[in-house]
Amino acid sequence: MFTIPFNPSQTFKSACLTAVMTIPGLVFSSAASAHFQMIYTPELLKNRGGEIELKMPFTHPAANGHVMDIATPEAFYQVRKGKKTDLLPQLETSTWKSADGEGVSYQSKARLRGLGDNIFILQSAPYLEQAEDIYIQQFAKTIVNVGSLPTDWDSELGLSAEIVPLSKPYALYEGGSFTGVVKSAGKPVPFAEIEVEYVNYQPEMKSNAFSSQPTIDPPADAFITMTIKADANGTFTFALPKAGHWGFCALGVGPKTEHKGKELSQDAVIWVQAHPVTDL
Ligand SMILES: [Cu+2]
Repeated sequence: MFTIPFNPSQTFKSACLTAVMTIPGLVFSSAASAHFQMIYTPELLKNRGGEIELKMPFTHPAANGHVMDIATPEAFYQVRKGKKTDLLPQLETSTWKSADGEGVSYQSKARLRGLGDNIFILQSAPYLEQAEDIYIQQFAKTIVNVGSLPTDWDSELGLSAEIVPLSKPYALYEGGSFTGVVKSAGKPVPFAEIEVEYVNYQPEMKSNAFSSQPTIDPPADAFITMTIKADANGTFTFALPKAGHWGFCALGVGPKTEHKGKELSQDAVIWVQAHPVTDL
């Protein structure tokens, strides 16, 4: 009898499908997880400081996918010149729209004072992914630089789950590469599984929505959520083929593996921006 090899751990995820392969009698997701906590602002490298706006939906950015209704983050703060500023009190609850519908999102204004790096960290509240029956908690990091002066970008913050950049996430060329180390409470995670997504639908700051038109045409489902592995030292490199924002999510790397009697995946997320190479 003809049988199709099927991995039983690849469970059906109805709520969060990014791509579905159909074989007669069998439907399963080709995406492992593909959830990304965003901390988005259009420009990660600014000429001068001032106020910026951050949009923070928990979504599937490469697919204009589901926006998950997630509870208030456990922590949200800014690190500048080693000093931490709590931004949780000024966090606003809003919504975010995608092709899949609308969900709860968070947003905040933040002030960039003087030159240097500003690291923004959002530690999400565990989210119950019903289709997988697991909790997901993400430690997301976005670094916004002012004036090209490097200060804090390579700092390790000792998060439960963290991607420590070895390349400046805001000073990358289209076609260049990004390198980072996946860490679990300060320790490298050998062969960590990392999902990579391109923000293919431009976030619209005024309407709190993804644009309806994609920027690129992924040649196959495998390019929507790309999966790579870190090496034996927890380090990974990814070449960025297109200008724009890219997210990296190391799955289940944090030390806590259980929440309210269910499996917990503590993921590390980092956002980077590739800039176009322009001729004179
Ligand atoms: Cu989802």
